[in-house]
Amino acid sequence: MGLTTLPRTASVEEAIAVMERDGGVIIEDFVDSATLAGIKADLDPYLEAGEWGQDTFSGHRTRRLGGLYAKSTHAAPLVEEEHFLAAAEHFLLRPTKGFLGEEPVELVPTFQIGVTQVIKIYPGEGKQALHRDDGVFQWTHEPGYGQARVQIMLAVEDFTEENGATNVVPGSHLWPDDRAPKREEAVSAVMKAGSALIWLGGTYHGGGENTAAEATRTGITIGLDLGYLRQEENQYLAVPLETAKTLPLHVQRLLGYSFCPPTMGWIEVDGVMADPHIVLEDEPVLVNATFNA
Ligand SMILES: O=C(O)CCC(=O)C(=O)O
Ligand SMILES: [Fe+2]
Repeated sequence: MGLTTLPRTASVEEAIAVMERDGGVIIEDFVDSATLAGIKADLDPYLEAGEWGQDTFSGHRTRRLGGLYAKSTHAAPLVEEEHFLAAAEHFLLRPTKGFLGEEPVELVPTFQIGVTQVIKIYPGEGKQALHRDDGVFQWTHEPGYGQARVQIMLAVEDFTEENGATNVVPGSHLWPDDRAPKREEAVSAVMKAGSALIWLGGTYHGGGENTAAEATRTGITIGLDLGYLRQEENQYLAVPLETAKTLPLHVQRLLGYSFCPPTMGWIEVDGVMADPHIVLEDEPVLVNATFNA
């Protein structure tokens, strides 16, 4: 079974249904060509000056960059695309129930950007070991446990079988922790530049082998993760505060200048446990980030 590719016009329900079944889906034309060209122009100088990976997992013929929102002013639309956001809402915003005293309380988490990475695979790179990206959270996959991450791999260049398109094991998001992925179970996320694979943190995948003579394979991955988990890539350090101040509000919020109910992420301002977005504001508005807010 291969991966399903849907046009950008497909409904979010259809995309989510495919993801429920396969653990991933490809959305064509995820970004428009002007956005893609802008991102590419922003990143190319960094990639040209970039270093090779220092270990097999990172890839000795692969270059990686982090801090996407510090390096590109064109990346905001990546976290606006409706299928991506709807999938994050669907898989991550699962309410939990508890009590405050005898009062029943239902809490819904948020999601945040937990990682941004540009990955350029050059000819000669081998296959990356298949893995689950939610392994960074030491996540478990027992029935009912849910997902910690919904992520994209945006094709900045065409992804082909030859140049190292991401290998994905369809359906593996449903596997228990003790089932190992096999190479022959993986399929390639072949897609045109501008399309994106949306997949779950629990889905086994890995970078493909680049057997092409010359073609490189550049992709951008962004993880939307549960708002109460630690960010894999530290966005507060990766994006200077002065740069964060210039970003659109929804990107600021996703980078962690927000709080996850009930109180996750507060900073103290005037004795109040406050929403940390205040540090970006010229005219600070104090918003309480506590249980009773
Ligand atoms: O480059 C790719 O296609 C996937 C890379 C990946 O999964 C990773 O580095 O975690
Ligand atoms: Fe990965």
